[in-house]
Amino acid sequence: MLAMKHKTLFAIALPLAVFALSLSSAAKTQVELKDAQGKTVGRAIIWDHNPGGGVGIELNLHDLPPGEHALHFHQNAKCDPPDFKSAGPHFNPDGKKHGLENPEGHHAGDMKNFTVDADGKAKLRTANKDVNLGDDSHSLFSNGGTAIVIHAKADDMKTDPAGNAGDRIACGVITK
Ligand SMILES: [Cu+2]
Ligand SMILES: [Zn+2]
Repeated sequence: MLAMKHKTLFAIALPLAVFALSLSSAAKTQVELKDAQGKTVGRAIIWDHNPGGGVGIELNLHDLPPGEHALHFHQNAKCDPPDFKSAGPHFNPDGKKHGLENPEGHHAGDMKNFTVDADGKAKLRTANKDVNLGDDSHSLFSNGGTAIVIHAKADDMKTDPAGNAGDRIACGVITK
């Protein structure tokens, strides 16, 4: 009798656990960022903001040059060192111009600058209301995925196509 009870419980609990697991993996993704030398410089955790759309991003970075840096989503799920050109231009499903302060903007992949401290570290939470982790054209998983890219300099928030942000110094592939 006891054995049968356990069996029944297991039969209910297992599908529930699998369902919960698939839910959490669909709503959240973890990305490893590497520098031009292929060395890991930290990670980003990206999750769907529901309801209301957009994503939240938690960055935990190290071994980067101190100062202000641009942060974007680029359109290809490719990060070939050392220049990361393979990541392509900014993720831009609406065909707009670059820059959060550009009247003809902005790319969905455009985001605020962030600061690396004197020890080369940055730990922050930021957000992007123009992308998601779903199935539509604004999904970071669309067309096989995208990339998160850090630049050598700050983004001026208005110069098309990339905000005069300089070299791409770290990159992480975003795929399902
Ligand atoms: Cu960029
Ligand atoms: Zn842009």
